[in-house]
Amino acid sequence: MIITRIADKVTKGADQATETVLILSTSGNPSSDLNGEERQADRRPRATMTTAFITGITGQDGSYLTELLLSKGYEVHGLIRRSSSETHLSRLAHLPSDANLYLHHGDLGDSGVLARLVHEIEPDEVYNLAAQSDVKLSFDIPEFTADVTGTGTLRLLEAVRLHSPNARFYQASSSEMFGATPPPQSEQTRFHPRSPYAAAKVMAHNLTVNYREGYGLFAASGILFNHESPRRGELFVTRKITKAVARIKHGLQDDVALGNLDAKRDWGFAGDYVEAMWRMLQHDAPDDFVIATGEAKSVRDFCKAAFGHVDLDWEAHVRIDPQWFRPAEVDYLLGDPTKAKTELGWNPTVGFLELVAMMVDADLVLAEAEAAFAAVATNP
Ligand code: NAP
Ligand code: F7E
Repeated sequence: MIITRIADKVTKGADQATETVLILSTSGNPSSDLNGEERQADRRPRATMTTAFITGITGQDGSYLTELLLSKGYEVHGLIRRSSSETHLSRLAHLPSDANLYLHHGDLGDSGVLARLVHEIEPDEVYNLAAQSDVKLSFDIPEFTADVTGTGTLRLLEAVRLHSPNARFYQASSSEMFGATPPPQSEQTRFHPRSPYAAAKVMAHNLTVNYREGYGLFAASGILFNHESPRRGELFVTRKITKAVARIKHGLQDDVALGNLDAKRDWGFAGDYVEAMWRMLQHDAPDDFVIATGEAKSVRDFCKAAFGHVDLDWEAHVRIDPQWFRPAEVDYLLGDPTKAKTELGWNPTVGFLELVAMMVDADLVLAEAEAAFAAVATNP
């Protein structure tokens, strides 16, 4: 399977503005792809199709949300960053070549592009999922994190306010905003951010509320607790563990270095959480919702479950390395999702052990392929 990107100049609208439309194809035959103008002509009338604009479409949540919206008949537009490699599109590579999906180059740091895209796409729904989302890294690159995760949200809100004020806006807020405040955490819990990332998310969250109250935008904020999947970035602790478990099982590594094993998180499945995002934008009124399972486990518990899934003793393979500790830790996050359950009818469908098994099993498939490749490489 290959990814083909076809860049075409497409003339749109009365102002004759041009934009580069990138079409993602998973076809093995690039010549079978339609060019940009054909894709434009192919569109169904706007009245019959809801249009969404997603920032962060290449991330874990962006890929699941894209699948969900395409399955509901949406036309989906995504913001992607320029990259020197194609691998950053890998979470979208399985989508069919005729998917109603349009990718546009841009960046949350570039307000002009955001304004132009919101103006041209005229989205019914905007999902702001883009962020520098690595909490530990945010201590190393705090200004960049604040600019993208915090000010980037302001840039997008301004673009929506000025160019598409009737669009419904979703902000990806985070349980990290609660930080040091003891559990359980709900919509009423005060924020006490413990990292530059969390502080930037508080800013973005407050701006979302402010644009709702000040300008009457339909701006909703999902305060999502940790959610994971086989598509989770490999430096987040769950995926780091499940990838290590699979590689240890296949003899590709011996151990894994972790930091604080006592931290507790309320871990759910990303596929369930994007459903909650969509429900928030279908609700009668814009609001803030905590999305969580209501069950917390420690990093140690996750290790036990993941290694136990393949009959390995976690204590024989996990070592502690101080480099993975953070300047300020978030000890205990446990969400109270009562409001989302009551008002949105949302419920998580994947429990903790099922999630761990799903992730380990997916990484076992990758490790098996890696081991087979290594065997061929050493014995050509
Ligand atoms: P992720 O996998 O790290 O994806 C982040 C996305 O943001 C990627 O598509 C990335 O693009 C994009 N991005 C980063 N910097 C950008 C920039 N300057 N301009 C445009 N795009 C940029 O994150 P996720 O787990 O899917 O989470 C989605 C959102 O929910 C994030 O805002 C995150 O902070 C928030 N959140 C996540 C969780 C969770 O547990 N997963 C919980 C609460 C809130 P590249 O692919 O090019 O890097
Ligand atoms: O850490 C501890 C670490 O990096 C979880 C992001 O999606 O969820 C995520 O942020 C816990 C922390 O996620 C390692 O100290 C121990 O206590 O998987 P994480 P996070 O920091 O909770 C929130 C909701 C977001 O919004 C964020 O965008 O695990 N931990 N040892 C470790 N963490 C990592 N990454 N690596 C370790 O080796």
